[in-house]
Amino acid sequence: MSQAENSAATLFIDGEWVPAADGRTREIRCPADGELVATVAEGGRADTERAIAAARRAFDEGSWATSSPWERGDLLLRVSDILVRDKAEFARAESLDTGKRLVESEFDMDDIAACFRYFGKIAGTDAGHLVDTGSRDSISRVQYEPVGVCGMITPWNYPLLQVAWKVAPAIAAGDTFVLKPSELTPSTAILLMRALTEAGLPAGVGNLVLGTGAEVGSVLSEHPDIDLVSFTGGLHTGRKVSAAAAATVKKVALELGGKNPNVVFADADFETAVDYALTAVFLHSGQVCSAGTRLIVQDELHDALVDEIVRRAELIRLGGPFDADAETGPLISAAHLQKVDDYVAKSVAEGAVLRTGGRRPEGERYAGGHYYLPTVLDNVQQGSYAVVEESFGPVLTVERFTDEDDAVRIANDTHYGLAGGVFTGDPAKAQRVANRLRHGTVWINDFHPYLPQAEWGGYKQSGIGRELGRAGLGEYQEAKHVFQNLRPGPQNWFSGK
Ligand code: TXE
Repeated sequence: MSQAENSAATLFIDGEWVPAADGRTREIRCPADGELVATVAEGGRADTERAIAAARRAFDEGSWATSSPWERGDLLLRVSDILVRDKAEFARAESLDTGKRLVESEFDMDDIAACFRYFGKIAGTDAGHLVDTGSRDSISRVQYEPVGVCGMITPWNYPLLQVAWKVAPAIAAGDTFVLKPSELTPSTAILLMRALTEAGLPAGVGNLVLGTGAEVGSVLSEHPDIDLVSFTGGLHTGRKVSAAAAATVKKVALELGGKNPNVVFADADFETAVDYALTAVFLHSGQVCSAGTRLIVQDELHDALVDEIVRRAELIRLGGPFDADAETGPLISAAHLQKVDDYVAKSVAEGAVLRTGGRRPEGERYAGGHYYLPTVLDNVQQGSYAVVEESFGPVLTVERFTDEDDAVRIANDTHYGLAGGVFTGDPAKAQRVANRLRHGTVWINDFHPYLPQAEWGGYKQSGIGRELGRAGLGEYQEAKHVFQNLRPGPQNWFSGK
């Protein structure tokens, strides 16, 4: 059955578009206004098991795992070209599912095409190496081989980018996979499977099962025929995935978000620090795993910096994907909006000072969407709920420090360790602090840039394994990415007007 014949035939299993075995469907609604975007298949255990069987067969019996890495690389380059060609269609679908501004989805599409191109180019460039045995009568070599069948579970905040970071390296390596995107944002995963087919991915190698974590994700996490489960999402779900995977000692890759510190020293360029503090936390309304949600500011700068951040935060314009003047969008769902609001209420009850926000915006324009005002909570204490828990919303908390040691101690006082920023006019201090932060990526006088060729992953409970880049000494080393902006200045993502 073609997808056109049945709009709910949106599972892709063994090279065929099919509806869910039990015929269930789900409505996808735009978070900006509640409009119906699509009706897709809602898969369950039976669909997932069929998809796993197809991926297993394609790996064990097909020619994929032993195909030439150059061919797989070429396929990825073709996918990249298709993504460039169909950028407008992909970006629109991503914005309708997530509610994010179209321009942000367009940026994401550029990153996604670049990701496929990057892995297309490195496929086959590292065949392993010879090891000197010390004898002419023996040879010894290390070679890289695919892991096998991968279960991939992805979230809703950057739907296709998160998928790309898993699918592209898996194809480069010669793995087969079953992908389960977030049930809230499936549209671009469907488009990607079409692009993979057009680019020549053999049947069974890539499979798509839509549905919930409880029904589909749990099967991918526990099924004995899955060799690696790669998950990006919340810490609590990540723990469940990890526990389910333990029964069959699967390889596990986890990216679980963070409570990312943004350390601002008194000697930082003021305008730059204000501007990046806003972008760090309010980009995509805080629904970013590496969002700079913890502003950690040196005592003497505190009042001026926080006053200016509050002033600018109140100028940020909210709106839907196609509102020309919008600077950021809604939260993903009513449930998530409630979670963010509860987080703020609980933080205030614990003593945080609400400087701005802390509620939904007023007005007809926002009535149908899940909007929440940019929020600043001052005077939060180490160890408090506000500092320990992720809100994943547009909420900045403010802590203060006295000196360099104090800043590092506070910034590292979290069970997460994904990313962090340091703002200072002293380059040596910047490097010292970056070296001491227990976070996987550290930006100096910048926030958010990532590079496909650099490592991405979390220390501590932010994750297991690294995405992008190339792992160093395997499990026994962390690989920190330190990025320094050598010409810092405001980028004015939020116009301040
Ligand atoms: O994510 P979930 P939710 C954080 C953020 C957010 C919190 C919860 O703090 O508030 O997580 O968000 C699938 N077995 N991040 O509930 O549940 C689910 O269907 C297997 C950080 O929306 O982690 C989806 O595909 N899979 C984050 C994926 O897990 C399960 C991005 C992520 O959903 C499952 C998003 C189960 N038992 C949220 N339950 C980041 N690191 O960027 C759910 N899923």
